[in-house]
Amino acid sequence: MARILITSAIPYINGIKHLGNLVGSQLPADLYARFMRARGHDVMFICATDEHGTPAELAAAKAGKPVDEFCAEMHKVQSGIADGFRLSFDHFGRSSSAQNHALTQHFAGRLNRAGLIEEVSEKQVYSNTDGRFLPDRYIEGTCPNCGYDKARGDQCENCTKQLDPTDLIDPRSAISGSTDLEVRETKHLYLKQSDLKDQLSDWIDSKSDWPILTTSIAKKWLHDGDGLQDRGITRDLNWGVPVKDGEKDWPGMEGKVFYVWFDAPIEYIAATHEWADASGGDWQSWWRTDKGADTVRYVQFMGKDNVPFHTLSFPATIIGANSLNDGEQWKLVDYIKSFNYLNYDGGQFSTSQGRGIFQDQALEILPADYWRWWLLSHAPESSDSEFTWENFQSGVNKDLADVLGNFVSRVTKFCRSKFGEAVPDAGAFGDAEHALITDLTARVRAYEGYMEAMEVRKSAAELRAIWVAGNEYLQTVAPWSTIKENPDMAAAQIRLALNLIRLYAILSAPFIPDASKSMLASMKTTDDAWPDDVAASLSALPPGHVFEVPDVLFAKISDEDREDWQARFAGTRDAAQ
Ligand code: B3M
Ligand code: ZN
Repeated sequence: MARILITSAIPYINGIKHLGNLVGSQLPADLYARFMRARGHDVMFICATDEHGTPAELAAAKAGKPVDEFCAEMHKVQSGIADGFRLSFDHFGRSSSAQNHALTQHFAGRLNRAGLIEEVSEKQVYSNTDGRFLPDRYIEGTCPNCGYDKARGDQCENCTKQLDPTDLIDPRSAISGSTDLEVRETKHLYLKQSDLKDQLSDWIDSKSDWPILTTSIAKKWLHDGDGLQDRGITRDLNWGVPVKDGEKDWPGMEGKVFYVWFDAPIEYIAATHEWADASGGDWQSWWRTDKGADTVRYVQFMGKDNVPFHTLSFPATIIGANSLNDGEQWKLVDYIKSFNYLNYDGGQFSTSQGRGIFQDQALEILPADYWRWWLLSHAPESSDSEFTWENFQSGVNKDLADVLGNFVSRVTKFCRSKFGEAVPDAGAFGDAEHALITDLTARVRAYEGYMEAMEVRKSAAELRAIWVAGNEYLQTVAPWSTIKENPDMAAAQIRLALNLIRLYAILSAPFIPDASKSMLASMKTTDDAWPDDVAASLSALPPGHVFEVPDVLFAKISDEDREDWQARFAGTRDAAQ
């Protein structure tokens, strides 16, 4: 049994996320967590809400609520949606937790003692009208790169260029719209990432098994242009983790907070601490290599836009904190699985523009399994992928309704009408049955290999092939014909097919957990042991074992439904920040 630590990128608190966010991190992380648990491993699966930074403050202001209240409410909403999609987190934390405050300050203190923090006087935009500095998204203006007039201080959404607030042309406050702005000196802490460049570079080079998408982004940031720059890790904001050196005040840093991207990845650790405080578990054994975490395999899931922060910035925090060599050693990530973007019907999903299907809306129209199957089987792995309603309809109808659902329904109904609601005991397996078992054994081993390698699409394709193999077997041996000449043989065929339903339930659970539960319930079994021996697993339900015919597992999506949804989601919903 291995110990596997899994984190998904933590979604911003500022609004309900769209399906692109789901398929880019949380959903594949859940797939992997469920698979690894099913294989008997000890899994710690962590996610949280990312509650600091300008996105949170601006969204709270827009909602007319104090930011702490807004975050508490939105955390509940996001947590409910995560449950709705059956995301099986061991803990869904909050980056505003006391544990994260303490750990973030602790890491800053260690970096300071390691000589990796520098105080820098820099120029920031100050709004006279608002009486405050305007970092990141608090300022808007025209992009110097593409001319887009709603570019934000941290990035232009139109051309994706990373910006500094002082780069903007015709800047204005995002709070008041005021243009009464001036540039003022303010002091900030910088993490001297450049001192760690060689170590980071060697570390990335040692990861030859990582996806190219991950390493190519990391290398681009390490080696292109100015290379790895020192990075401001504090901001002139009220909401966030107050700047402290461990538990001590940091002279000159009063009233400032850490930058959201400094504390957000530390929340992976803090959320495990939150989990431990709630459950009595041992969080350090997952994160401190000097306290047992040396045997942990740590895997991260995220969209490609988050890769630079996880391949360089967060590792810089960890490597820097470990460089004190006082015995306190924190775990670095072992594998980073990253994803491209999912597009929506010929354009991009966009939270800020309210374009596409949002997670709450998706669950209102169909249960989780429909979305989980389609999204995972179309995961944007090697390139961006696209959601269209036609694709969605055909994927669901073919794979889930025609192949899997139909198999379960035909087999159980046929058995009920000819043999009753119990596994028939007559007859013996012949060539066709042995051939199917041999074929399935090879396919199950291939499926395990793809799942272990986090090859999401290939895993889905192999699972589909496993379902198809059962359907083809049934079609070929045709128990409804066999029964007329040779009822014993038909009984053996149906005995195998009923056992296939159980096998399918177990193999499919990481993708479609609810349907898997229904299948096991209708087979009246709680034995969900992984089929290490496929042949043995296909006789787990013995002759005489009772079952019941389940309700329809998957309803087909009609053309009317599709057209209706297409029209309903063609426009935009209220834009979040
Ligand atoms: N909240 C960005 C995002 O939601 C950011 C990820 C943080 S991961 C530590 O995509
Ligand atoms: Zn631009």
